[in-house]
Amino acid sequence: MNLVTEALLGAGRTTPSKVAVTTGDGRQVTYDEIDRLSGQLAHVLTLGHGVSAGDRVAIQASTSPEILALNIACARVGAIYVPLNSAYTDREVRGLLDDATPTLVVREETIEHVTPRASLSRLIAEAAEQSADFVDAPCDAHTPAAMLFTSGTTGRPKGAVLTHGNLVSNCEMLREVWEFRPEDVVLHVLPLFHTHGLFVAAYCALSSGASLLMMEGFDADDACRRLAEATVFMGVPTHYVRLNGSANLSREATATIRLFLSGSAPMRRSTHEEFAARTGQAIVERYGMTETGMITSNPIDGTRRVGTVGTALPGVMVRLDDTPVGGIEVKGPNVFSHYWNRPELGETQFTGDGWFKTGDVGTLDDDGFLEIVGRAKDLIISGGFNVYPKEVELVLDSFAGVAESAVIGLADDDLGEKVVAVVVPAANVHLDPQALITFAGRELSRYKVPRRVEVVDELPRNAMGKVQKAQLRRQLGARGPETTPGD
Ligand code: MCA
Ligand code: AMP
Repeated sequence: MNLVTEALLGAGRTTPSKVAVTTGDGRQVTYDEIDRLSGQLAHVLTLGHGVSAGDRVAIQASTSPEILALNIACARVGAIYVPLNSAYTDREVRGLLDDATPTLVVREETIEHVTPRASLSRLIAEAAEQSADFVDAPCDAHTPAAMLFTSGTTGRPKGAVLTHGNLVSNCEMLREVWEFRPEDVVLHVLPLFHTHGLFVAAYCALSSGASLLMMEGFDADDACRRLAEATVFMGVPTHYVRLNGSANLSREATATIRLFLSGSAPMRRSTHEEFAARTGQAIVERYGMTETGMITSNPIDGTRRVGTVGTALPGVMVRLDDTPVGGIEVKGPNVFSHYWNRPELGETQFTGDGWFKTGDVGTLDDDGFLEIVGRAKDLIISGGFNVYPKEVELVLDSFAGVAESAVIGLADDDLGEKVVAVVVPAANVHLDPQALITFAGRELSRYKVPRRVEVVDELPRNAMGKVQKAQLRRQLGARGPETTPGD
């Protein structure tokens, strides 16, 4: 038994010649081709690169159907798949790899101090020499299948280890509540290195024997045209803001779509309303987290309640803690196993009775609909990507002449929130905001780089000495000069 392999290849084996993935430029890959390539790659991993069960395989690559085959190959071997955001800088990648200690790093370019490595294209070339028949390693619900890095309040990334049981149970719940069927075609515009794009969009489609129309990157006008070839669309709120901004969005353009899903960040009511007015379709909002996969979803028929993220998925339990703010806690087969190399986090992130503390705060109504009203954790979500202020502050503080810094998220029409830094110079130092932005751009992924830097004499603090970020957000909320990371 190998849970992920059976879930992802099972349906396709009944329709091997069916197209599993069509790329934006029209290349078609059948279920049989994905199946065979995954078997060949499993041989390449084990024979050619010494990967065995429990080993980590890290990958940083651009979107392609072959990534799905590599992900399945890792599951077949019993290895732990570690996808890395393609925006990560070499410095960020090195830090994560030092922690993950992968047996194999799959990456296009070489990177100092990182071995052994191979590009995805080289692995595929090697696969051509191998048999497609591979005897899958036995993997039950408790076997680790993937590790995804998320940051934290300390600024130090932590790897969330997800098991075969986590991934497959979540996928089964979603297929049930979203009524996936083989006829579905998912217009896939999400990156394949996060839960949303990989374990939600791609896994739901493959395990249903449906098809993916896989785009690299997102262009709203193009997406509006491609919607006619699809039945399901999944995106983050920024995708919907940009679709609303396209002249091509209309009832006709969306007529074939039975389900528009949104998650990863809060969606504004105005975005829902504008989209409904333009298309006649209601977006289904759902809620999830890297550590838990999907937690809740609005129903796809019946009442979709705008402003809520719906009710707990089948088998998942959601409750609020007894603090005045209402911290959201989760339990179920979807909740990850542990943080890699960080046993101490088990105590702080889980309650005594085994519920995972999400760090989000919300309210639950009598029908079980969850409304997310804020976050207890210091986190900015920019265009669906998480930015942990502490990580950015540590980089800014390392710049000569910076005494201290505070990084906050300010409302942004396109990204939901944008990253803004407030810095205090050391005595008698003149700080150039642009120099700080350029410096941060070398150290950090582009999406983490502050779009604006304000130099101030001091940061507001409370009696305990804690920086008052809410006050900073209020002070800077009024529009000021903008600088993009590339300027
Ligand atoms: C790109 N840039 C960004 C972002 N994306 N800056 C801030 N925040 C971002 N999210 C930078 C680019 O590097 C570039 O900078 C500049 O902005 C302009 O890029 P643009 O072409 O406008 O952006 P894009 O490439 O079109 O990307 C926008 C995007 C993308 C399509 C919305 O950010 C995206 O794919 N977001 C989805 C993220 C996602 O899948 N999240 C799920 C994780 P420069 O010019 O300086 O290079 S959360 C999850 O999985 C949980 C479990 C859940 O609940 O789903
Ligand atoms: P990540 O750690 O990247 O998986 O991001 C998970 C976080 O995204 C959650 O803890 C929430 O704060 C946020 N999130 C996900 N979906 C939603 C949603 N529908 N509404 C509001 N916030 C969301």
